Amino acid sequence: SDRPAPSSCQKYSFAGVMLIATLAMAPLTAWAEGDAAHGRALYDDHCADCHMASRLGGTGPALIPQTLRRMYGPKLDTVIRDGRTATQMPGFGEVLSDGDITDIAAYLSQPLAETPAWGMEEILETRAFRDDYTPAANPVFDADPMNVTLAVEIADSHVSVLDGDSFARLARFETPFAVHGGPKFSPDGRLVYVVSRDGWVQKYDLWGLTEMGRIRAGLNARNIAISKDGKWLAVANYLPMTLTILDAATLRPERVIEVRGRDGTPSRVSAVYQAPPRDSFVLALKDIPEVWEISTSENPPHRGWVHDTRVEGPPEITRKFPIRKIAVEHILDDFFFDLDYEHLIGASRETEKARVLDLVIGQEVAEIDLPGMPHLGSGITWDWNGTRVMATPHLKEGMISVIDMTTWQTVKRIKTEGPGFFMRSHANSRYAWADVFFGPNRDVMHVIDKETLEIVKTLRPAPGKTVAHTEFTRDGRHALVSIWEDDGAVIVYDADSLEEVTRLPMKKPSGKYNVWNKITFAEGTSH
Ligand code: DHE
Repeated sequence: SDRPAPSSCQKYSFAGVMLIATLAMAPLTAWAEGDAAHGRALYDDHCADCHMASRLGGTGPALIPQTLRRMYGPKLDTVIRDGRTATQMPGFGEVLSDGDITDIAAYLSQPLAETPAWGMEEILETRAFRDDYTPAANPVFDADPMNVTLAVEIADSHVSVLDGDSFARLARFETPFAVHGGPKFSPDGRLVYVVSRDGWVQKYDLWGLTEMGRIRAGLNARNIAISKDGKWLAVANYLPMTLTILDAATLRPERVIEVRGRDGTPSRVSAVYQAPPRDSFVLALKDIPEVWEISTSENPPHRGWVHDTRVEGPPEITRKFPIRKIAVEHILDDFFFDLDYEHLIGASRETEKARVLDLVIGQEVAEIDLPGMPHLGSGITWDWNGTRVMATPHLKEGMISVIDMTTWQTVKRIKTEGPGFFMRSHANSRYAWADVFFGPNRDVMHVIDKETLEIVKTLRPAPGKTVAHTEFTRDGRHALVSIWEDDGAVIVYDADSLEEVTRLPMKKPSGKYNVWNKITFAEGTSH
């Protein structure tokens, strides 16, 4: 196995235990009725061995609303009753009555009575790392290492490592349960970091095709970012309300920043992004009208930046990672950045508008009319008609908004066959790809001409099956699209003729990530 030796923290281990591999479910309200107190007693008897009495996860994933309500699929009571094939989750239908199962589901739908401490010590305890392992000096494969493309397969928690030229599978490694968001590559593209919704961060040597280790940086995490120099990883957490900074080399925790607004209100961190030209992390905050920037520079700025007063030690420690707290009018989550990271576009769920924040001056400078819950995180930009435009799908409306980034006016709303999730393009391609993710037409992928802003082709490669998320190869000649099903596939298209080249069987492939496109922050990809 290419996994590191288990440590004493095996109880939270990555062990290949895919317990409740798809503890996916309908919205909480659908299963919240029931006697939660009775459910708790049953939970302690039947579930706590694997998921822990704390519900924070052991060999099985965490069973807390923060995690459960973000996952879709079969209802929780169905999973408890029938179990999950291809996982270690057994069915309890023979042992428990339907009423018992409803009671357990009711208990699991309740938030934890107290937020458990998850600071430096607790995080460090979970660290399982091959300290004696040196990343490979050269790739152990012949493929172009800069064109390697990862496909995250969420049905059985694996990542396929693909040769971006031949599409051969170089490796397939196991990940923690429920990976979400894009894996982040080291600036040289040799290492990759993956994060799961349960807060596990995994480090993998792409040239050596070997896992280096894991650590649980949060109890419920959103995503990760890597600093410009590749030294630091930032993990955005919902539970607890912190940003964890890890040393990327060793995965040891370096700092746990408690997130509180200027008036003391605690906040979840919706997401963290790297802003390369600014040498900083930018944080989207779920509960307070502030945007935070955390400097990762060796010579951090001073004026207007504050230090985490809980950190003690010499100045080289206390002055590290200064924070700039920018007040905004409304809570903004889900960010998009222009290519030089001067402007941040944030969605305000209260107003159905997006706000444009100038990061240099630290002020909001414009408002964009964006109803229908835009998914700015997967927006992309390109040059059009002598200006630069950005395009974003909407989670609640079947349209793509195209916005002029000079005037911040909408230049076109492209009608699609349903609400979409992801968009992608490439500088060498004349097309932008946009999926339909919700509704009866979620088997559709639209191809949009970036010049005419018209849909030129609507692909339906697997009728009735969800088709989503596109990634390009390094040269932009091929587009990889997911058939987002347990027994799904990645379809490789010729990005020019739009003809299918090959189909690679995969277990619910979600995102794909090309090393070169990611480390160069290429136009057309997510950041
Ligand atoms: Fe995601 C990226 C937020 C639900 C699959 N998603 C992101 C990012 C954010 C985000 C902020 C960018 C982070 C990054 O890549 O570093 N996602 C949210 C939500 O707020 C939302 C709507 C609900 C939630 O609370 O989580 C949500 N996301 C989902 C899903 O249900 C998806 C479809 C399935 C899943 O795996 O959970 C999903 N999100 C993804 C993927 C990416 C992503 C595959 C990376 C896309 C990329 O190309 O970079």
